[in-house]
Amino acid sequence: MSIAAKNFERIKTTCPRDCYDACGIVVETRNGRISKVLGDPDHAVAQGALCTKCALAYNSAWIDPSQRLLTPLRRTGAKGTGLFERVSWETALGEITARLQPLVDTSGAKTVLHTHYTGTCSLLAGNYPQRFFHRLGATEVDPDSVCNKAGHVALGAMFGSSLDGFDARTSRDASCLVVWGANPSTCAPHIHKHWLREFPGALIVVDPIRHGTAEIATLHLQVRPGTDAALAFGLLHLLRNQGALDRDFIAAHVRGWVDVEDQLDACTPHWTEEITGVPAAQLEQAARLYGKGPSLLWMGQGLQRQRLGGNVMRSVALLPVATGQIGKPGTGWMFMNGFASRGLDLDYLTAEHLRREPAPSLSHMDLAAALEDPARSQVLFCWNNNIVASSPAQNRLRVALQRENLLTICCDLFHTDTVDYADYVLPAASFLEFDDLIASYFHYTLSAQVRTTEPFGESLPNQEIFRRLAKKLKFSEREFQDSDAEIIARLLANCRVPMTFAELAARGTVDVAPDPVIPFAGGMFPTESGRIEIDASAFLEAGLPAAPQPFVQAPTQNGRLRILSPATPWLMNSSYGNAAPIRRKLGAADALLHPNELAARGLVDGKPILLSNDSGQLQVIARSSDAVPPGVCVVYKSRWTRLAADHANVNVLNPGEKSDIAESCAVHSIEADCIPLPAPTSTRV
Ligand SMILES: Nc1nc2c(c(=O)[nH]1)N[C@H]1C(S)=C(S)[C@@H](COP(=O)(O)OP(=O)(O)OC[C@H]3O[C@@H](n4cnc5c(=O)[nH]c(N)nc54)[C@H](O)[C@@H]3O)O[C@H]1N2
Ligand SMILES: Nc1nc2c(c(=O)[nH]1)N[C@H]1C(S)=C(S)[C@@H](COP(=O)(O)OP(=O)(O)OC[C@H]3O[C@@H](n4cnc5c(=O)[nH]c(N)nc54)[C@H](O)[C@@H]3O)O[C@H]1N2
Ligand code: SF4
Ligand SMILES: [Mo]
Repeated sequence: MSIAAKNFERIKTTCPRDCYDACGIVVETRNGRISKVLGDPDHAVAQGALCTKCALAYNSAWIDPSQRLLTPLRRTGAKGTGLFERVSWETALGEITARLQPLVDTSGAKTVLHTHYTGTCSLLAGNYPQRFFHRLGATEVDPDSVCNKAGHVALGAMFGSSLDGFDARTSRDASCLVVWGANPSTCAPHIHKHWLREFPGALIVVDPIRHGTAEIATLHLQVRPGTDAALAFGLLHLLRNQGALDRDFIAAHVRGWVDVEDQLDACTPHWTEEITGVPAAQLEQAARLYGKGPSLLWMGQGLQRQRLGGNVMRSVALLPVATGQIGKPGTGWMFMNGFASRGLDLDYLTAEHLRREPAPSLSHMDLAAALEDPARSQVLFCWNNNIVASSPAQNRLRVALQRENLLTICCDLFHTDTVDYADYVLPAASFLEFDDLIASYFHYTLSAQVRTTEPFGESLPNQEIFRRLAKKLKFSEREFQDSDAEIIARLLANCRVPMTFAELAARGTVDVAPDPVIPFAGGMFPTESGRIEIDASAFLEAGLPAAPQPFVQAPTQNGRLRILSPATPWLMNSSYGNAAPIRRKLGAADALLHPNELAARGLVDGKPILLSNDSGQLQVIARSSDAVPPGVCVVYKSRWTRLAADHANVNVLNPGEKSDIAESCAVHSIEADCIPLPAPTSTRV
């Protein structure tokens, strides 16, 4: 064997992005350096291929030292200008501590805010830093409030858990699958390509956009945005007429049904069609397919990002409740599947017990306001999160982040939009550079993330960064002494498939149970009453009616467009927005409008338009698409603002409106005016 061949390795690992797929990866290294990142041919989901965005990003920016943050940085320019000098870890952590401690002593730890989210979803790097913030007593900016909190709270109140969805393997027992307000063709590309295409029964998609999964569906109900509750009630009306309600199940396992039933008479197919735009004949067909069963229901995260998102989730979730399609093979709903079902102890990982008082928490909808106010915020830590690109009220947030007396520390792999505003930048190692664990939120599996090379430059995994900061602050608890290997070993020893990390790494991914997991089997619901609580006290406490209602969001007024900003196939939230091959794929920032909408407004395909509302304005190129309905404008989420000509993305139009429950984001309820712009001239005057 030649020396070169000897130094060639293929290492199995797993993609830790916020993605349903959790693909297996094979990394090829030469002399300890990564030469290629590929899909694992042995992995059941990946089947040998990464999605295109990861294939491009992992083989460019992620392994390119010139793109990565390699050392800690200290600000040298004005806030927001992104000018820094390199400093040592000792200097950065020493200075942060020296400034942090007096602020905590005088203003209280609650004025230390920390935002974190989906940068990496591996267990340690995604969760361990919370040990530090729990011990400090900092205020957590509730991560789910910018994504899926309304859904979690609504399903959690009704069923006792939002995290115990159907097991994908039970699809073989199902005759119908409804994908409601999710877009697997973009957000779960391998699940779309394999699992969905191989689904043996009828596929119904409910979405305002005719996306890739809607294209392959048996039936696409192109619902008007914000009218899902009416659609759900219209379907319940038909299911009742068709004799598909399971009265025995309702009597034995459901509380609060009568208030739903009382509303059904009015929700005729004609009424439902008028409100939702879905033809009555399609409603009939959908009710027959779902009612025949066994049927699965996938409720998307996009679905609940609306003004009445809590009511929408409560209403849509009535389908399996009313038809008793729950707790049996081939039935149930799925929002996202949690760690507990795998026996993974998240409280241990985040050291919940280190909190001294009930956790202060803040919605992302209130983040800009909190950062404007020195009484509420003295320090901001932003890790695993690019708030300038991802959070609402972009203009207000930018101004607030320029506050001189806000000590801002960012921890990231790259010089992002938010890093521009940091006083100190701490360089994080990527998932390719340390061991960790990954639990898919779709499949009931557990996977190894395996170190394939040295951390780039002086970068460190998140957990090591916060371990070092804890030491500087003289936190002496044992929770800051244990090593990654010890934490991983303990998590694995107590999980549903106990094994060592080496055993898991050799296999890549394992199922946590040999047969499909059937949540709520035997009609056991972990609610107070042991039943499904349509009228849970959480709803009443939130000021909502005892039962969900066929309410809809009012149509837009004065010619305003409804702006939907779902995921693009080319980005993972804002991640990859800096990778050159991805930027080429993304092209100029654009907006999709129905051809009739373009014509009615005198807009031209390929020409610039201005979208504006009270929150801000955004310049984009108009694109004609009959996949979106009239009245709707699709501007994909999460482009990097620092690379945009107008330094903005769609969140500049996002006022940060809260949904009806859980202070969660109503980002799909944004409205904006739209006017044509003169084409940019190539010569400057
Ligand atoms: N308009 C609009 N806005 C939205 C949404 C929408 O639908 N519309 N969706 C929302 C949703 S669903 C979500 S989840 C949020 C997500 O928002 P974010 O959490 O901001 O998601 P990302 O941009 O992927 O990741 C944040 C950062 O983590 C960094 N990162 C990656 N790996 C690591 C690591 O190991 N360590 C550290 N320290 N950093 C790392 C990445 O480089 C990136 O800059 O955005 C929300 N924003
Ligand atoms: N490529 C890629 N994949 C991703 C992400 C990414 O940014 N890029 N983000 C990841 C994250 S953080 C998340 S949370 C998941 C999200 O996963 P999904 O929930 O599947 O995706 P979204 O794009 O947020 O929204 C899904 C759909 O909601 C629809 N929608 C909007 N308003 C309404 C409405 O009123 N009614 C109905 N019925 N539908 C509506 C949109 O048209 C969109 O097609 O995806 C993850 N996967
Ligand atoms: S982002 Fe999703 S689809 Fe792409 S490689 Fe990672 S897990 Fe697979
Ligand atoms: Mo998300």
